[in-house]
Amino acid sequence: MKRSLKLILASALAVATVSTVAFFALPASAEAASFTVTNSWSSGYQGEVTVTNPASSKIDTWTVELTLPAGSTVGQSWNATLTATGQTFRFTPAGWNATIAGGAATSFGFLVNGTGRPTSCTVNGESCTGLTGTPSATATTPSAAPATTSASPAPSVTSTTTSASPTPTSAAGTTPLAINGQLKVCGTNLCNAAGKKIQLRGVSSHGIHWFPSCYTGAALDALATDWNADLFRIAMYVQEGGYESDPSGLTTKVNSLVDMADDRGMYALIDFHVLNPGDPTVNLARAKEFFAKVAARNAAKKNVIYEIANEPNGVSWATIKSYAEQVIPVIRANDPDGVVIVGTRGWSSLGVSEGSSSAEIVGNPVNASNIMYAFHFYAASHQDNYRAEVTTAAASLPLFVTEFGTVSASGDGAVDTASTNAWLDLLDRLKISYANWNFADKSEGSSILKPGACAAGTFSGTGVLTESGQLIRSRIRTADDF
Ligand code: IDC
Repeated sequence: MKRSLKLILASALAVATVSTVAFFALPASAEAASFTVTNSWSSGYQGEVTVTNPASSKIDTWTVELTLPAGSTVGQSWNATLTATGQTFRFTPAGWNATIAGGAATSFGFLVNGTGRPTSCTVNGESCTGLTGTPSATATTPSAAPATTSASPAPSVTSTTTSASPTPTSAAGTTPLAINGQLKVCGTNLCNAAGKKIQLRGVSSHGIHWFPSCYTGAALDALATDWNADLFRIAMYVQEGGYESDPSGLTTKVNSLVDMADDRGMYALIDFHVLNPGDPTVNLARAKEFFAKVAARNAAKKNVIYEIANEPNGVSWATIKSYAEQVIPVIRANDPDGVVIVGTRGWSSLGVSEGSSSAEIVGNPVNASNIMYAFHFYAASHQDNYRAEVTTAAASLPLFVTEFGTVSASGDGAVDTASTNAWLDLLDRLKISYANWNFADKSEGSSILKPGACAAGTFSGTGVLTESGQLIRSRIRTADDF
């Protein structure tokens, strides 16, 4: 049985268009190698291991051990449980991916602090055969990653991220909106008008009533042309001086931002930003009034997506579902084909932050079509167990990350680069769309812009960006797969 396993370790140095991939060669009898080019940066890298079972009978569990040189350590992993003894790092199944059917495979990922590549590896005690150097040229590009069958909910290595490429493209001069047109939900994905599964990548505003000077024509120009953003989320707070204080002014402001995004070929995500109170039904009458107006006004536009409740919290899924089933018909009556995104329990954590899970949604979905479910994360706060939940949920539910931060859930603190990259690699693989919190210049860790940038009026380039802004721009401006 041991001999029927094979293991490939892949890691990459993404430097310009040249990638160097270290991997363990397979036994001569093994099938073709499969690996994933993932990510690297000056102080570390991300690797992915695929354990393949080429035999016809299943295997019940697996253990992978990697030894790293002194100075390099595995900081975290996903889709596996990590333990360490000195420089030996042991990965065992996360639970659901222990069994590998005959002919199938499972993958897990990990982050290394330090640049040292593994010096040895074993899978179920059997040595992997030798660490080789640079593989053939065809093996260095993400598109060369061959198909691997997965018997588990682990993300397949076949849909490889293109985010390692630092080269922005403008899709031959056409915009995301011009290429994709009216979106629709197809199965568990977002699809374009032609039925192709797509991922939108962009940013969220902060509260539009607080930072008007951040949402000017110049700002949206920079997002469209310098960032190559596909999506602009319009966060309209309801409380805290938002919609409840100025319904007509904020409705007008939202519509004008929809137009500005439309003019630049970007999608606009209209976010009814409920937060406190966490029960969305408290704002039900306001939601119906607001969405009736914006849906009627923007019905003919193809760039509008509706997010009906930012972050329900402290309420049951049944309450959120009931709210959704009252607001969605109002939108449909005015704009029949707009995609609608429903917030989820526990601050749009699919329930995880309140001790639940996506199973409550899978078992009792919103009774409407052409809808998706929101998932939010803050990279420094939400890590492996949340990534595992998204991986599981994405097999059954159409997900849209309408908000995420690179920092802690407070919106402040240090950028967690490794966790952010792990998240975005996962979302890229699963083709889950995302918007980063937040495009504003408040003095807080999650801000994309440095304090004072909005008043100064320059939004392009990296000089105006915070650490978080630079990381997010570098991820968003890479080529889209439309
Ligand atoms: C935060 C802002 C912060 C503001 C606070 C209250 O970053 O400047 O003072 O809201 O309005 C969310 C919310 C989002 C939060 C963000 C960070 O959707 O409104 O923004 N966050 O705390 N959910 C999880 C984190």
